[in-house]
Amino acid sequence: MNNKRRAVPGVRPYDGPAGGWGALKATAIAVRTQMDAFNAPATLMRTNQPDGFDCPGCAWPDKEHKSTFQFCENGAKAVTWEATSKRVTPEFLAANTVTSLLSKSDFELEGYGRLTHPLVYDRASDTLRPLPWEEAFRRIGETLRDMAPDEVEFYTSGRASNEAAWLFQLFARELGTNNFPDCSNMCHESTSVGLPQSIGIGKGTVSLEDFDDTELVLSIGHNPGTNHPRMMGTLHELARRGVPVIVFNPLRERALERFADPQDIIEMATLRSTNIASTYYQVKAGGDAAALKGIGKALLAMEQAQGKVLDHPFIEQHTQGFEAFADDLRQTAWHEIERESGLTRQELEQVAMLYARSNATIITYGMGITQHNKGTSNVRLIADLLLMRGNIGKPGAGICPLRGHSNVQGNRTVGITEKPGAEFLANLQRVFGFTPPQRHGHDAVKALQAMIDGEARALLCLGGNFAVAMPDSERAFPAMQKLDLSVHVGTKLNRSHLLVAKQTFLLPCLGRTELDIQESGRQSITVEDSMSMVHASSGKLRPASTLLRSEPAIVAGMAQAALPETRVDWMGLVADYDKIRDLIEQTVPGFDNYNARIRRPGGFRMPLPPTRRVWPTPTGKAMFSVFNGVHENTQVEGDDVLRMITLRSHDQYNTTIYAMDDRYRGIFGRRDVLFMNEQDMASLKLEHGDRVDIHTALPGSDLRLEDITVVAYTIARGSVGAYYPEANVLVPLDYIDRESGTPSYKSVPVRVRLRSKEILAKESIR
Ligand SMILES: Nc1nc2c(c(=O)[nH]1)N[C@H]1C(S)=C(S)[C@@H](COP(=O)(O)OP(=O)(O)OC[C@H]3O[C@@H](n4cnc5c(=O)[nH]c(N)nc54)[C@H](O)[C@@H]3O)O[C@H]1N2
Ligand SMILES: Nc1nc2c(c(=O)[nH]1)N[C@H]1C(S)=C(S)[C@@H](COP(=O)(O)OP(=O)(O)OC[C@H]3O[C@@H](n4cnc5c(=O)[nH]c(N)nc54)[C@H](O)[C@@H]3O)O[C@H]1N2
Ligand SMILES: [Mo]
Repeated sequence: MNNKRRAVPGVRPYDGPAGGWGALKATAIAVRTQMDAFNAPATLMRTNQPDGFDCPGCAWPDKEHKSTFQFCENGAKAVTWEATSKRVTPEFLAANTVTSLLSKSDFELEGYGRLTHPLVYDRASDTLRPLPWEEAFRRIGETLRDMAPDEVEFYTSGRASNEAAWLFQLFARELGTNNFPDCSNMCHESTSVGLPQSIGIGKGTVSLEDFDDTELVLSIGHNPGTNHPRMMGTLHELARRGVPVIVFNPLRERALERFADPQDIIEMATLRSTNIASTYYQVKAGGDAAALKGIGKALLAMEQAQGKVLDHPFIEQHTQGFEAFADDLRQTAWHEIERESGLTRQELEQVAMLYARSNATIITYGMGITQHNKGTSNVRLIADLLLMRGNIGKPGAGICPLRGHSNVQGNRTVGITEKPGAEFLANLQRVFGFTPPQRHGHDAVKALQAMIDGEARALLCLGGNFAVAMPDSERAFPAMQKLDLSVHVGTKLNRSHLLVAKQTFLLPCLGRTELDIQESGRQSITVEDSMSMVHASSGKLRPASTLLRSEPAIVAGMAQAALPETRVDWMGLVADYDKIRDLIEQTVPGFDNYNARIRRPGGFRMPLPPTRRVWPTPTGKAMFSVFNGVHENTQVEGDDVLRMITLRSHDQYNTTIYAMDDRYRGIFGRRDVLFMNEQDMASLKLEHGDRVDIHTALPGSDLRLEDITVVAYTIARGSVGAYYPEANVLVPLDYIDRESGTPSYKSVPVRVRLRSKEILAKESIR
């Protein structure tokens, strides 16, 4: 970095490794600011233990869920954030109008602490007021009964348990709609749509054990040091064993460069760290498809020159479409690949060489792949590259999407989908005797569009922060306020709660860490991790308030009130969650002996036929695809057009901002920054620390974000980075992957302009 650069407040390059003592210190701070220190150690020790609760932080699995305590800074933040001793009391809400609360930052809103009472919005006083649970249910039920079922949107955020999510879908379907916007629609929908076409199932194929046998990992478009911290233990082990980890990421993420494992006593004592990436390729944002095609093309050339590169028996026996795929690669020109990926032919040939040498390869990927206009095609290209060498369905190999929320995958498994299969609907009909709706419903983007158009009248949210997580805040926020009814099941106050509709209810629920007692005794819930392992989770902490109810109880309460002629014994199910699981077993394939199997330590794995080389596609084969051209996104002409990535900081969980720092990227106490490549800055005559406005550069768009500070950063040329959710104002609602509906949060064409005041100031200095 340039030493002569001017000092910018809150920007200090971070030179250390990720992890290490800094991570322990950050954990201690999280505990101190959120929890009674008395409770904290015991609570953290229970995370991901056989008899404890599942970490609400991420969906990375644990070795059989019976390992000794795995330290994880961001897991600790997620746990302490929920187990905080701070409370949002009725007195606080009486003293602060909703309008005044809306002027607070997302960080401040959640920082007030846990919700304690069911609340209703009172327009006369502009405040949220407590009301009895039964009255809340009655009023919600009455309002819903006055609406057409398809005017209601059922939103799920992926932290909900299998039990709560399954009840939620049952409620919606008995009411008569398949409107299931969910957080997965903003996240891995490209995976859920792409992988079934390729391998017959929308889930990853690797297990944690596969990492023990792998010879090569390609890590594309994810930032595990922050978002899947427990994966760092696995990557650290791989690096120590000398397994190459090749990273593709426009930004140099510190944890992928160097990591000191807080579990490693020697590393901690000697202040040493381990290099994680064997090679770090700073691909351009949206350049992965080109890079993947380049690697595939190089493999084909090697096959022609020397043979034994492709797995011919596998391709013959298990796949279809190879010829069209290979023809397209041959026809894609190297200069296009190089220009679009920002990587050289030699670099991609080098990757192909290592890939050809490895007997077992895993490709891991995250939002850097899924959140583009052609996210689904991107996912399929990853599968293609693996299929070329038979890397699916053998030990040490496979595809590994890094899921988001800790149970987002489970939610999908148990029926949270706007396009349910005929078999599932038939099962519901057989078991309950009502006719579920067959019409497809709304995903997240369609739901918001229906709200904007006035076609949707109610939004019921099982967790999450819908309006803030979605694109185009300037249209999303008012759309919430146009609704007749919004209901939020949540733990902490957020902006979506406060964008009140004609009627708004906030229903406070138990978190993962808390004891859930029902009529039959202490309950467990179940979740499915990124590797399709299903296991039980049960909290032990005293609930944040005696009035809290569990998510299943709240969903059942609403359902019973909204469905006077219901065929479901809602209260009987809430009394004993085993009964909910029995019904899941009867309606969703793969849950045989559900209750027995979750009582075994480690739980069980959902069926993954591709791991046995069985491909549940229409042809019964794994399918190669063709990615047309090299562009993942709409191309906007102009030398000054940059591609904006929206990112998570180290101190945030989606829209939840734990603190204002992003330690590894050297940002402290602020989030109003734009990471830029120094050469791009020079060509746009911008300096480190300049204040700029960002304009969306898509034709017809006038979206902008004002007063952001430029920070010189090691990021690929032509790519810039800004924080999510602040930068969501710049993402148009229809800028999506058409196949999956996933917003393209990682590739918004933007122009960056110096603020006029700054221009004046500079001129006066001259
Ligand atoms: N602590 C914490 N944990 C979390 C979350 C959190 O917010 N905080 N969120 C959870 C959720 S819901 C999810 S979905 C996951 C998200 O986990 P990630 O997938 O890691 O999500 P992002 O932070 O959005 O980071 C994407 C990474 O991709 C890179 N990238 C951006 N664009 C491109 C591109 O075009 N190509 C390539 N190759 N790379 C690119 C960015 O530089 C960044 O390093 O994490 C989950 N876990
Ligand atoms: N620009 C941009 N936008 C993005 C992304 C991006 O990368 N860039 N990422 C997208 C992705 S991957 C995702 S998954 C979405 C996330 O979208 P959401 O899942 O909707 O958002 P979260 O911020 O995870 O939700 C936080 C809220 O959940 C509630 N909550 C927390 N714990 C619990 C609980 O145990 N039960 C209940 N009922 N509620 C609880 C709290 O009230 C909290 O305020 O955002 C998407 N938006
Ligand atoms: Mo996500």
